Amino acid sequence: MPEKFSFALAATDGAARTGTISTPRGDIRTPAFMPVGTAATVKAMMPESVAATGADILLGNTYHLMLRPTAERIARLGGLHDFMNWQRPILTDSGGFQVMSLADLRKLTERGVTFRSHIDGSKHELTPERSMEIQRLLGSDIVMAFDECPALPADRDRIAESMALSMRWAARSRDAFGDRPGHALFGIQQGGLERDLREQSAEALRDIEFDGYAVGGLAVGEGQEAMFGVLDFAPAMLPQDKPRYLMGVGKPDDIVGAVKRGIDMMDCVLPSRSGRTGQAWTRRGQVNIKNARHQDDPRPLDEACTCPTCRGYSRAYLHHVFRAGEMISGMLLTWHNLHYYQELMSEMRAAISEARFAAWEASFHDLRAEGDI
Ligand code: PRF
Ligand code: ZN
Repeated sequence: MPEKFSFALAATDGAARTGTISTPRGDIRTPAFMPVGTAATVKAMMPESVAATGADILLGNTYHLMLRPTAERIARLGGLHDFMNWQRPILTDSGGFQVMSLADLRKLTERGVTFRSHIDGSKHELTPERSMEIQRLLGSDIVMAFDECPALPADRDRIAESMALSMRWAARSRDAFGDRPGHALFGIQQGGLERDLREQSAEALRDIEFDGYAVGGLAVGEGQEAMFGVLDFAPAMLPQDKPRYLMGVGKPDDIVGAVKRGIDMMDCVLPSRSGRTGQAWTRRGQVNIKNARHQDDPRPLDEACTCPTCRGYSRAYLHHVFRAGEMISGMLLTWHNLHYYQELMSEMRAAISEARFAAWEASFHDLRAEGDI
């Protein structure tokens, strides 16, 4: 295993890229999809099952883990990898975004943000320095800078001010992170949908110098067309020799569109969360397993899928266990969804390395039907 964190591009096809991020905990094949393990678990999945779906890296959350069971406790127990029994790389988000969407009584200042826990109402503070400390205590391999992400729509002044604050926090994050061989720090571009603000943000981040760069502030209600509009210019503003991570995206067609525009990494709760609410994602579209029309259907979710769910279980069974509220329902659908997402990434990596991404993308769209299949 390498001592250091590095990124090597293997091939490009248009703006799309494929390559490998090397870390002391293993390689990450890009474009990569990171399943979300917010509370030190990918819900309904054993870590070895998550690995079996093809995931090289998981995402964890500063916000949730600082509140419960606390970063200090995880550090005493040997760090997040040992605590949750996942030895491959972990990327942790820095907490600000989750404070804004989940916490109560938030107060934002130049120094950071104070808030009350959504779990027990206890009072906490997150600053760039504290976020770096928490992510170090967790033992995160890829640490995210502490930023603020305004909800869209927001007026231009609000977005500009927030972006400038995030860039000052990015510099403080860099200073507080220090020099930690084998661990990476990623900066986060903000600036809403405005091209000039995105450029100012990218310039500030490039000056600070990070090991990778995230596009933040998207998938916050602007819609796919607007998001793709920003992705038509934002990735090119970031260094071409460093990984580019689109935060919190998305549906399969969002992911394909992002990869096409030069994104290397993504994360989303969608495959795991929708698995627990009876929603499956397949090559041919979405399956709502709650629907009564599945109750006598002996076919798997997807005839062509090689996951354990599709190999062993009918739609009729999946419908039954969902309706009966059995725990295996969430387990089977989550496994299938994560497997499908990883298949998608693997197909895109192959298509990019063989310079046939456009043809692959056309067949991806051709196969898909609207609505429940
Ligand atoms: N910043 C951080 N985490 C995030 C986002 C962001 O802008 C988003 C936006 N989609 C998701 N998660 N730190
Ligand atoms: Zn399957």
